[in-house]
Amino acid sequence: MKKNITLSRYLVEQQRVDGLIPAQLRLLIEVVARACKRISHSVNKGALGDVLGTAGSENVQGEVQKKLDIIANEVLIEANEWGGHLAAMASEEMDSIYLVPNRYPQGEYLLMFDPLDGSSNIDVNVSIGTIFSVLKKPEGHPGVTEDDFLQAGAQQVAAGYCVYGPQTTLVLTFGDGVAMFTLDREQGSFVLTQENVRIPEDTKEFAINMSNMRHWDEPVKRYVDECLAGVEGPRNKDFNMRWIASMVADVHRILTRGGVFMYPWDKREPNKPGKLRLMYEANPMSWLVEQAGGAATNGRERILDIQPTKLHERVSVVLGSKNEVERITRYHTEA
Ligand code: AHM
Ligand code: MG
Repeated sequence: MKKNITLSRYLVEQQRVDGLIPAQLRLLIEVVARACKRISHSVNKGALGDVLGTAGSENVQGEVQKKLDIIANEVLIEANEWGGHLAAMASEEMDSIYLVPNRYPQGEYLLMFDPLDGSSNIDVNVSIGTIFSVLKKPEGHPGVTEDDFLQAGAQQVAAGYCVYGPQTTLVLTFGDGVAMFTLDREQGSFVLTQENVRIPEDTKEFAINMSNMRHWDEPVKRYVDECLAGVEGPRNKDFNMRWIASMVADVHRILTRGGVFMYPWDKREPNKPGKLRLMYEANPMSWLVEQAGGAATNGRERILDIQPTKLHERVSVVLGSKNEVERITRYHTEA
C-alpha cells in the first residue's frame, strides 16, 4: 500500500482514476469526515468539554438523549446543510426528515445517520461512533418527502462509520470493497491504513447481549448453546464472547478479525422487530460487512433486501463471518 494517502487523495483518486464516485458524492463524504473529526474532538474532551451526561430530553424512540447525542447531531447537520450536495437528512435523534434550508442549493443525495452510536458508553469512556448511509433522491418529482428515504439498503451509494476509540477510525464503502482510515491528529487528516478489508468466513467469536437469553427465540438459543458447549458440543470448538454495547465497536472488531454479531428480535417487546434501526444502523453496517466478504440477515432474509416502511423502522440483526451467519439463518428457516 502506498504511504500517507489522505482521505482527500483517496476520494479524488476514486473519482478521477476509477470513475467510481461522482464529484458531489466525494464532497459529501469529505464533509461527513470533517464532521466526524469535530465529534472526535468533543468525545476526547469528555468532562473537560462539558459533553458528558444526559441532555434531559428524549428522542422519537423514547430513549433519553445524552449531551453528545445532540452535539453530534448538530455537528453533522451544520456541516452538511450548506454544501449543495444534499437534498435532505435523517437521524436517529430527529423525529422526521431535515430538509436542506431554501437559502442553500439542493443536491441529489439523502444522508442518514446515527450521530452517536453506543450512547450508554459515552460516560464510561468506552468506544462509541457515528454511522452513516447515503442514498440518491429518487428522480421525477420536486422536493423531498420521507417516502424518498424508504429505499432498500441495496440502493445505498455510500456507507460507513467512524469509531471513536483508542484511535479514531473511519471505515468506508462505495460498493467496491471496504477501506479504513485512521485520524492522524498531528496532520489533522484521515490517512488510509487498510484497503480490501476481508472478514474471515469462519470464526470462534460471537457477540450478543447474554442478559436477554431468556427472551430469545429458539434458533438463537440453539446457536448460542452450541457455541457455549465448546469442544464437547456439536461445533467441536471453543468459542469466545465479546459484547461492547456499541455496534460500531463490535462491527469494527468483526471487520478486523472476524466474528458474528447478533441483536435478535426477542420477547421483551414482541411487537418490535428488534432493537437496532434498519435505515441508519443495520443497512450501512450490513453493506460494509457484505463488501468485506461477510453476510448480514435478519435471521431469515438479507437485510439489504428489506423494503423499509418507515424511517425509524427496527430490525433483527445477524451479521459477520459468512459461514456463521448462514448457519444462524438456516437455524431460523428450519425452525
Ligand atoms: P444507541 O444508538 O441508542 O446507542 O443504541 C444502539 C446500541 C448499539 O450500538 C448496541 O449494539 C446496542 O445498542 C446495545 O444494546 P444493549 O444495551 O441492549 O446491549
Ligand atoms: Mg445507535
